[in-house]
Amino acid sequence: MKNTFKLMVGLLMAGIVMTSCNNQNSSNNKANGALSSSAAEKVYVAPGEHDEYYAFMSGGFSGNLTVYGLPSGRMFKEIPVFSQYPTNGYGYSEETKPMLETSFGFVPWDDSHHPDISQTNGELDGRWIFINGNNTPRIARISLKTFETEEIIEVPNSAGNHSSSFITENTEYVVAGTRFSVPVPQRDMPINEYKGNFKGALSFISVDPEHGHMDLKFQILMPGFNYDLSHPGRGKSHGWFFFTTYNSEEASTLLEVNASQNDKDFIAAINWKKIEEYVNNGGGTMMPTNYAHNVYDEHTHTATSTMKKEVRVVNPTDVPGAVYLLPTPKSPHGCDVDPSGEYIVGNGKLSANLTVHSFTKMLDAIENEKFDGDAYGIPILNFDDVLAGTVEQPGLGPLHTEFDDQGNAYTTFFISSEVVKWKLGSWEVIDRKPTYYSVGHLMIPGGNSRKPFGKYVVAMNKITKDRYLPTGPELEHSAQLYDISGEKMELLYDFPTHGEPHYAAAIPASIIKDKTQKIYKLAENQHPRKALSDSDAKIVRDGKNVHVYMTMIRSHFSPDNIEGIKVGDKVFFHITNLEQDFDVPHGFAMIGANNAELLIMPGQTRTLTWEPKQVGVWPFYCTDFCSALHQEMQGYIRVSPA
Ligand code: CUK
Ligand code: CUA
Repeated sequence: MKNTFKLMVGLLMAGIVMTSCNNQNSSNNKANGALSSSAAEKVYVAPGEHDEYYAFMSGGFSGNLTVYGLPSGRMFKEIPVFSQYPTNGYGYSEETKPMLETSFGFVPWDDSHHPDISQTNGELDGRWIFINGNNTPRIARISLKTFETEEIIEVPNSAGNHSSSFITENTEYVVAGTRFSVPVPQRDMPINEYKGNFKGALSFISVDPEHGHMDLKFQILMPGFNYDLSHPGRGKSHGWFFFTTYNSEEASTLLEVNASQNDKDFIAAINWKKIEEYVNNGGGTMMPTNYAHNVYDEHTHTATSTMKKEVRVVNPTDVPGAVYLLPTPKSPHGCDVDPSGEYIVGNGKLSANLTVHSFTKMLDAIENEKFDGDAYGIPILNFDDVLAGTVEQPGLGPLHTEFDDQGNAYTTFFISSEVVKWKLGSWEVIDRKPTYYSVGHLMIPGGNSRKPFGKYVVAMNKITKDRYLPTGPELEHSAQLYDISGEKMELLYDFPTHGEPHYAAAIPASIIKDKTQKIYKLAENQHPRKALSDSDAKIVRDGKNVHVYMTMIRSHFSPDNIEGIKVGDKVFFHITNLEQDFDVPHGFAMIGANNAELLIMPGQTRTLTWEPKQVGVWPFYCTDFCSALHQEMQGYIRVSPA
């Protein structure tokens, strides 16, 4: 076992990837060639037919969220979240720029990792989807009615927001953790004084059940480990949240020797209900800090950014019985709770076995106060006291586990590049299938809830290589769809994903498709600079600022000839799309405007700012082919000397 461990460390460090050639993959392997016609039938969605599931894939370094259909693998949409998006002007228009404000200023990019769909009673309710920004710690809430980002909250005292954005079973909280512990509060200090001085903030952000508004309710200031994935308890363990940690040595430099010195790191078990009660009774202290809270108003179609000035922090040792550490071998990454809430799977990246903890045994050990020491005052439970079982030697480099509706678990193995199906309770391996190549996360529709839908698993692979026609040095990442309705998994299909999908979430289309918004009603438009008819169209000068109140409808702009503008002015085009038909946006582009275009939905108002630099007569036009007279949808602006 020691040798296996060394081998894995070596492979991880060398970045070597073993593909399907290892002898554990004994099952039939025709995935490199043609698949059976039944596989083709299973993914074929005839023209005009609809897919059965929406799948939301994180966009990784694109900072966004992409929407796919399953089983077809067709991409429907990219929803801009943390990144400016020229396609529709998100992050460029005056209405959406505030969404990307942070305490560091305007940050029009991030690295998005883990989407999670809102739940009621542990079941997907299809109201919102949350996703984290990993780099400049943020959490976003996206409406599944409009498929627009409605809210972004920054997470202070954190760096590398990797534990989020997982939610509790009634969407009471969306949770964040810090991959990098940092000085809290941030200050100038020697890096090698990390140990004992750096803190790991775990953040609990409450979600208003009616409108979804987020509020950073409290942060728990944990020891300076690295906090990785997290998952909520559910069912019997509702009220708890579990976080994997690594670097329990609290080393400031993570060369493998350093970080994996300890045989076991921890899963931190947090009784958030207990801490919530403590906080509701005035517990914790308010710490000064800055973080942005950006909210998009659906009536004005406008975002506002507010800078918050303090956060409530809780020292875990002040709340006895709220925080415990469960020893878990070898740098656990994924932390996955099964649908019943009994089993907590720790996927030790460098461990030969998969460790599964028992929630019931954990409570027993706590009740009997059977502790194995403490870390900074936080009780450590005894490994054997909380162990439910071990999956022996299932593969190399386990990362993440997801669950079906039949009591099975599916774990990804990065190094041996496979998905392994095993049984909860008996811990027996049932099946394994290779992935192409080196899988990270996997996703089963509803697999992160009390009621998984089963049917499919999607593997999200880190390496694409020969799966598609070469496109220069970089290929899009590859997802693979498996049918899991039988005893054995069947690989059905490959499809490319955009950016690097870390996690994904899928939901039956039937839950949301009839609730999606088709148009914005003009009568409900409360934008302060809307123009609801051609007679509202006007040009208003206010010093150097010129406000153009403009309308657009097939197939003209009003006004379409604008004069009286001077070099040095700042022109604000406030444009209202008067259409009231589904899927008739108009675009707006102004020559020389360096802030992209606008794509304006029916009934919506958007503002583009333009600072004319050159004298002349300059055209603008609609960028979205909207009718036979699309090319007639144009206008001119006359710019005179200052
Ligand atoms: S992950 Cu973020 S490093 Cu395993 Cu969720 Cu890919
Ligand atoms: Cu409006 Cu093209």
